Amino acid sequence: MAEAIALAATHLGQTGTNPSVGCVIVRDGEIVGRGVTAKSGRPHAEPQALADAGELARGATAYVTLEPCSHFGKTPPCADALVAAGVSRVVVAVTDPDPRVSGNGIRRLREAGITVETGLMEEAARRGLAGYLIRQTEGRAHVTLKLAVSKDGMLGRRGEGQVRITGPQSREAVQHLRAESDAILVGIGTALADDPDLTCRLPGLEGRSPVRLVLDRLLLLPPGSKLARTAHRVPVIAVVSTDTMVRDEAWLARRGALEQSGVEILEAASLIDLLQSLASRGMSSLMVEGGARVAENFLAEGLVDRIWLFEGPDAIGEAGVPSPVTADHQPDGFDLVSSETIGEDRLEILERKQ
Ligand code: AOF
Ligand code: ZN
Repeated sequence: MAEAIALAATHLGQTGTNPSVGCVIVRDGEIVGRGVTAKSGRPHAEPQALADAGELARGATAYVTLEPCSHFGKTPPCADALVAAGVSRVVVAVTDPDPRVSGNGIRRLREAGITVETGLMEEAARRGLAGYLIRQTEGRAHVTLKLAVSKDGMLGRRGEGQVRITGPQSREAVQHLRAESDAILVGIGTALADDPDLTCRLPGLEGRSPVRLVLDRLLLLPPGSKLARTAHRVPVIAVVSTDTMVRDEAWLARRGALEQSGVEILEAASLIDLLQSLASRGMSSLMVEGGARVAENFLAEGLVDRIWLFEGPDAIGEAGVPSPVTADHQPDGFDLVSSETIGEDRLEILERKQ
């Protein structure tokens, strides 16, 4: 199952609305077939692992991170493919909340005489499926809050643009996290101060940039900003609040100019409404990158599922902008799930308690 989970991780963020699932076929203690949900979502993992195993699948055990599907969707049911291949045992990590599947896949396998076990390495498998599971069960996108804090718990220095807090290895890890996310969000303050482009620039990840969102009720994003200038290449959405009162002529003119550059304007009544809109467009995972106010708002509304907290080696001191989360001040309701050294920095990952 660990191998199946590792396989699933290789396509995380690249399978569209479909979860990235891993499948491994084992015979006499040896792996004879491997499959992962194809980029764009189909074919599913199981038929690929079965094809890889060929005749060796007969009498073998299949390890799958998600319950095999039982519905005729864009491809035939994976449960049927496992039955037809003569697999004798299927081990599933997580049952599928998709109402078309939800227990039916397992039932179908059992009815065909296959031994089915569930729950093996469930926690680890759930981590990779987190976006998909939240979208299916709560109808909203999953939120990862990424924070980079100085030794003294600051996010940056007031009035200054981007301040280097973490080293190159941490920044590389952030690029990978972006590549796994469907969308990325900053507040207009960060967009104006840093003029970020929020894309993935690492070799091999260039085509995997998430949709870029700016919380910008007054539409202050300049059409000349990096975000607006690149909106035709990687989508940019300016999020305005439904109750924005200031819709004067100047506001309408700014909206027109942004739309001209290819920026989409999206109305949302609240943060949860925004997360639901993302989910209804098939986006399962949102990475929130700053700044402090935006992070505080997501935390205050209980909409953060996971926190990636990077801590750099230097202090910022005077005029620092305090982070709502630091190594010494972790919010209630979260568990620390890992803590590692990355170059000169520390990365702590916290997850919302189940
Ligand atoms: C599997 N193996 O590798 C994946 C599964 O649109 P469709 O027809 O591809 O169906 C999408 C659903 O298939 C999705 O909601 C989830 O229930 C399941 N994904 N199932 O057996 C896989 N990716
Ligand atoms: Zn399937």
